Amino acid sequence: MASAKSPVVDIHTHVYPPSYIKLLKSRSSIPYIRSFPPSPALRLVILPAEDTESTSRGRPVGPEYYDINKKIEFMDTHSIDISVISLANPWLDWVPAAEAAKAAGRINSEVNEECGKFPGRLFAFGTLPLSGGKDIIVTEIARLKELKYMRGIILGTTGLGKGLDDPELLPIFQALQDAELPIFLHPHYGLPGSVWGERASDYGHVLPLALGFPLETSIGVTRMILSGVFEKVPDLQMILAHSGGTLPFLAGRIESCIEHDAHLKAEGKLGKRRKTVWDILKKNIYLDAVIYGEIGLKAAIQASGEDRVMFGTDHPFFPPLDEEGGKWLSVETNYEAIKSALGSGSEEAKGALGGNAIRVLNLRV
Ligand code: 5CU
Repeated sequence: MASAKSPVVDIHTHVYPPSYIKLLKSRSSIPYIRSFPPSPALRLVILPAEDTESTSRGRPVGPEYYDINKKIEFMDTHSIDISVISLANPWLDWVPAAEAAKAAGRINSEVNEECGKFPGRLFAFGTLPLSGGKDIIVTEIARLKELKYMRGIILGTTGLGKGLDDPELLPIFQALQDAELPIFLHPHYGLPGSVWGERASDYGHVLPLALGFPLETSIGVTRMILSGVFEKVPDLQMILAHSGGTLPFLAGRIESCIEHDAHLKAEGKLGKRRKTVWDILKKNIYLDAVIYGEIGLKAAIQASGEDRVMFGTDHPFFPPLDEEGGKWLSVETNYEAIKSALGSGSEEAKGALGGNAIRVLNLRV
């Protein structure tokens, strides 16, 4: 365990609670879990790009995906004091409308109860019943606010099916702002398979995960910015996965394209009330530090501020390929990036490792 003076908090760490695993095992289209004979081993297939006949069809799925004791073991191995767990992608996006309210209620309560087994060590981001419609979603937001360990919600980029610039999402963003529940924005769908070319399956999961995920997040947030969400719901708070995808790096270019767009000018969208991408990065956006490198992390810190960056691991994804047990390279790489970017033991590094998350998410029982 890290010292009580500078706790380490992992804000990007997933679970599939047992009832969600049961649902996945009952399905045969993504997302699903099954074995591929002759191997009896179960595989989790979730990404649109990975449902192909190849060795990259899904990934092995063991108790680290659903057993909360394994999460605690992982935390202890990596000196993590507190984790803010979230349902992993693709959440409840695929659940039929009539089942959404019940599924979200059951899964959010189950995750909240798992947190209660380790008071002070586990908090959570809840999941919204997106297919259920506005009233059901807003009702679940109000319920989440009352659950002891919930500190926000995790959201993908499709929203109600039309993306995050959909005006029908505004009442939901408003409800989240009013409840002071931040959105942890996380990718899942990537980019259309055609961009990866004919040999995509030769490259395992690299293209969709390394590029598809971050670009999806960048596009989702940029569409929110362009549609004026952050002027209409001015105190909406978002935590962007993977250090904002490419947003910190591209913010200047996005801002310049906005300023030079004749259509936006003609529509009266370039007035004084407009919040720039830089304003939004500093006022509405927090970034996780799941970027695996000093240069990317420095861009995130410069874009949003060192007090807005938060350590994460992406557990149980990216385990070491060979050895079992011990420390994970993916986690150590994120620790190293924070040390290199902010200085080992500095106040800023302590903030990124845990202090910022404790302050922003009120991680006290
Ligand atoms: O390895 C992967 O596919 C993933 C995923 O699906 N979701 C995630 O959060 N990280 C890695």
